[in-house]
Amino acid sequence: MLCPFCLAEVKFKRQKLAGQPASIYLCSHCNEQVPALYAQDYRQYPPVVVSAIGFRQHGKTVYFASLFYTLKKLTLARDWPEFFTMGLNEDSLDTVYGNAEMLGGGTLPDSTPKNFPRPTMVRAEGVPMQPNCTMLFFDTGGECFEKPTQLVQFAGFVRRAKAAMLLVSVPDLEDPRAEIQKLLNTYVVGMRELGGQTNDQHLVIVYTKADQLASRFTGRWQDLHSYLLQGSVEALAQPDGYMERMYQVSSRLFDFTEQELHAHEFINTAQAHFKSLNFSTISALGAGPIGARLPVAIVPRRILDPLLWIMEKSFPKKFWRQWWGW
Ligand SMILES: Nc1nc2c(ncn2[C@@H]2O[C@H](COP(=O)(O)OP(=O)(O)OP(=O)(O)O)[C@@H](O)[C@H]2O)c(=O)[nH]1
Ligand SMILES: [Mg+2]
Ligand SMILES: [Zn+2]
Repeated sequence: MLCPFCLAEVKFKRQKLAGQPASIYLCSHCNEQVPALYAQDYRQYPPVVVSAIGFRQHGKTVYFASLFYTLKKLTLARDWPEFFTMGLNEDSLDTVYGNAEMLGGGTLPDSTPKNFPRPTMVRAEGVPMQPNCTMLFFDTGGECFEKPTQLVQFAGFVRRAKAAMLLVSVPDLEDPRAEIQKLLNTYVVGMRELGGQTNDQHLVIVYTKADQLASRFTGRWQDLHSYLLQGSVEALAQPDGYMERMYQVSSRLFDFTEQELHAHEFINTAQAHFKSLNFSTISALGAGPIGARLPVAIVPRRILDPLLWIMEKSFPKKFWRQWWGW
């Protein structure tokens, strides 16, 4: 079983502590206490590592916060029969509810410190097109992705992801072509140093802050703008055909990356080093903040797409049968 803290494949030890009503589960490698819900229900809710990889201030933490906000505040459970999410330990509950409240109250999270993060563990059941699972969200400071040595030291969790998620804010890059390539290059070097193989991973590129990027989705890219505008979470209330649409959008963003960002080298590198390459674009907030505050309530756009990509790529196809009608 995968320890959610050190990410080693281990057997959990059961230990009965004096004065405790039930035995607890400990990782035999790092000795951290693993939530009972995680250990006992491991097979029904297998872990999925969701790792946010990207430069400082490119929107990693706000993206996760916006996801938690959406999962908690919006009425998804009304449209999706059987749907729920739940935090698996106290830290995870604090993060999910704390971040949802922060965004709801109009404030934004601080820049994330550089350290090996603890996961936010969220059980997800009944999400359309997804098997039940435990999502392990990892988020550290963007500095960790600037140099391979930093990545190895602070972001070793990336090795366990079946699909790597790179978050890139194009409007924040002076030279997107060179900088995206550098991020990918750093990642590939770091992964190999960690003993991992990117060729065993899928790659999902997420263009963040789409509300700003949308000024480039004009002319022949207008369809991408329309996709975003229609992309409130309610669009997922009817999941039929949603994945097919995501594939189409991914292919359009591939073209955009080539023809508008001229990032040919990046695309070639990604194709040579990963099992697959897909794109999505999101706006976690829906509009730019003024300083550290949000002027209006957030209107997230297409923020479930990257998660759906991670699921699609993390599980064998048999899980998908029910949605594709095979
Ligand atoms: N316009 C717009 N701005 C956003 C959006 N998401 C994030 N931002 C802005 O980007 C800033 C940085 O976002 P974070 O999520 O904290 O960035 P990060 O990648 O976690 O940064 P580090 O923790 O420093 O690595 C936020 O404070 C917002 O001002 C978005 O969807 N739209
Ligand atoms: Mg952050
Ligand atoms: Zn461990």
